[in-house]
Amino acid sequence: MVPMDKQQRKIIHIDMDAFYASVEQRDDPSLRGLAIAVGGGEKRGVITTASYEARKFGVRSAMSGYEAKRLCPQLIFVPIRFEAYKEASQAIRSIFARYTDLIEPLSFDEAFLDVTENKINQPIATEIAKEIKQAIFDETQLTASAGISYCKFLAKVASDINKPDGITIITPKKAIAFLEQLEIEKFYGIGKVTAKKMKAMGIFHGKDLKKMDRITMVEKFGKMGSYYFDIVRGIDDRPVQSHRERKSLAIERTLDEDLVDFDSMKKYFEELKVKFIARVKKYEFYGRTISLKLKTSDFKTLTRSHTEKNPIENEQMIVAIADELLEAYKKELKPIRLIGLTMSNRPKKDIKESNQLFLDL
Ligand code: TTP
Ligand code: MG
Repeated sequence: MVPMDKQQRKIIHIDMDAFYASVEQRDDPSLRGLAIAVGGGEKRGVITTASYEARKFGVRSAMSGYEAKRLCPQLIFVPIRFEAYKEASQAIRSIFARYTDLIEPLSFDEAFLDVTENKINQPIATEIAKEIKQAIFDETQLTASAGISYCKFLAKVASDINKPDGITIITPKKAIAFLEQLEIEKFYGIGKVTAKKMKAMGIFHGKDLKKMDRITMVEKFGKMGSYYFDIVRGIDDRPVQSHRERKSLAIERTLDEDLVDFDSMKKYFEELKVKFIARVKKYEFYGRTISLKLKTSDFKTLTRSHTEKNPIENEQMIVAIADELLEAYKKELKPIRLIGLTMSNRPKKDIKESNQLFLDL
């Protein structure tokens, strides 16, 4: 049982099921029941997501179209339609707003809701989650999964457990046992690279993570180490924040093996750019500056930036700027171990508008 000194929060995390793919299947009945992937194409590019029918074959987000088709030969590729996802996203946010003003969207298809106090005076968070799921289905013909707990971390992990169309509650009483058996890659905030590092240290489940002391964790994982130390004990005091003023949006990859020549860098960079653009669109984060970050194998960090007069919204332009930043590195070529792209410098007005968007709905 986790300590209950403060008033316990009631947090719901809602996450739409196979979001882009479900919107496509809703809008084109001939795609229902079929294995589909959104984006990608057969020859080039990565897919954004896949229907649950396709997931049975192992098809996953961010997989190359080629790999996806190999796993699932009958896979149908459907083009991305951001406008349709945006509309569904606005619809679900307007549903959330009927229950609470404390809404923190994480992306188009998911959000945290603090319903400790709520607009319908319903003390049971699970009842609210059920109502929200039903309203989403009635009004958008899409399904969502919900996670309910006393903190953000557990609510987020919970929403993933009974997908699709699921609901999972993690009570304070169950939290500790739940965390002990949880696989390390299922922890929200532990990415692929960190999970690999942890496994190399003999950490596979929560119970292994719990054996580590805070100092060791900080030594190994920096600031995040302290966060991992807390969450495995069910401690996460972060409030649901409705006024998220994101300053930048970044994507970074530490490489398994150093990239030595420019051609292999370029090849890897292609994939990174696609992911970067997908993320920029997903969060609708259009800044004026794009930066390239490289860490060389001798641990020097290099950053190069390009700033435009207006927010960079055009996909081709993002690609051109990113390519130009990498090209400039060609002259001083050294093996690299980390590569990243960042978008920053979003005009103030834009930030207000996007917050406004959340508040009005
Ligand atoms: P997710 O919620 O991660 O995935 P999902 O909704 O497709 O499936 P799940 O049922 O497991 O929640 O992401 C939401 C949408 O964001 C997804 O439909 C497509 C987009 N997306 C990308 O464009 N690229 C990515 O790498 C991921 C993970 C998602
Ligand atoms: Mg989802």
